[in-house]
Amino acid sequence: MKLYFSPGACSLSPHIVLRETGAKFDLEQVNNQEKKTRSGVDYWSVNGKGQVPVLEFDNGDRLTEGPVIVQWIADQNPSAGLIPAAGKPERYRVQEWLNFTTSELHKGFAPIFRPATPDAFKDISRENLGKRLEWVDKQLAGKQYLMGDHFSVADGYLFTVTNWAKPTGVDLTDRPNVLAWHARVGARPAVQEAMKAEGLLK
Ligand SMILES: N[C@@H](CCC(=O)N[C@@H](CS)C(=O)NCC(=O)O)C(=O)O
Repeated sequence: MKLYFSPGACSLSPHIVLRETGAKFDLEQVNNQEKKTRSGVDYWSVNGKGQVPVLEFDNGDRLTEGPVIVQWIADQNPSAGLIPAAGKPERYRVQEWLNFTTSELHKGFAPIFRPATPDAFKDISRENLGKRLEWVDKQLAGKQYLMGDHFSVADGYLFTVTNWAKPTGVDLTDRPNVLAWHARVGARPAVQEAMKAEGLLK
């Protein structure tokens, strides 16, 4: 398997999950501006959407869309306990978090990173994200992880996305539960390894 990633981008989420499962995989870095992989391949030929993450299987098939990739990885490695089995009520809670993270948070941060986005739009995005994260903060009260005591793929994705709060100026100082949870997830050995491999930590 090969994961196409860009340092610190949303591809960190499946990267964390791969390391949490102990799966064997290769990494291929993508320059998202030039749409070239480090080995010189035109990235449009890998993913016609031009986005990371992509998980490439040994038979050449490719899977895109981070929230789907993490479920696939977790389902192949049930003993890692990163996702409840399909059909169990808790599975849909994890999917509820993945969907919330992708639609309400991930895509809310994206325009703030783009230099061409007007400042007024960036401010509205920060305000919207602030409200969503206030709600997340309430959900995390008294919990170790989003699903309670156990880390799940939803934590890896939300961690990845909330890493963007600092560089985009989204204020988390009044979100103590989010900050404590973020530190807890960030201290996990697999998360540290993934961040080191992407050059985000020394
Ligand atoms: N719906 C996709 C979105 C992926 C996405 O937004 N990737 C960003 C990095 S976080 C990207 O590659 N952006 C480059 C571009 O759109 O040109 C998913 O959830 O996997």
